[in-house]
Amino acid sequence: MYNCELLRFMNITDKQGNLTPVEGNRDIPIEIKRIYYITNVENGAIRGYHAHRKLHQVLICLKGSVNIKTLNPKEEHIYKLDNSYTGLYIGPYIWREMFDFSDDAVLLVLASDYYDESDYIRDIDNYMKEAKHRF
Ligand code: T46
Repeated sequence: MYNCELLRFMNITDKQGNLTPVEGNRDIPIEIKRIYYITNVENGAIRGYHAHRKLHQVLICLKGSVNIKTLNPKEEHIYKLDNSYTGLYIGPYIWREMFDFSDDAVLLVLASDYYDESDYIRDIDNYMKEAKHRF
């Protein structure tokens, strides 16, 4: 199992605009304990460069676009998020890097737990050591 996949949400459109509902444990495989969003990313900036030990997250680009590279010790994928009805689920022990943010990008993240710095693996060598037996 790769532990990372694209999810398609309902996009309800009418003359007044678009509405996308996202329900925890229904549309996404997690219960949401925290949300945060990333905006105003400087041209050329790369964010991420880490994995989580326990955290599950879903990334949704509400506006603009962003590329997300994900990898485990066996596989690597690049996903382009450019609409508000697609989410990228990222499970534990997946390394992620976010790059090529458009100027107007708004990246919403739904997380399964509260912020905890000790859950992060921010060094790629340590990540490979910890992750290699899990995939
Ligand atoms: C992830 C990707 C997609 C907090 O104080 N609370 C929070 O909930 C978060 C997420 C971050 N922070 C602090 C920690 C750092 O001092 O905000 C600062 C920037 O965080 P970081 O450098 O980890 O940001 P990104 O964009 O590299 O990564 C973030 C999430 O941290 C991470 O879990 O998967 O977005």
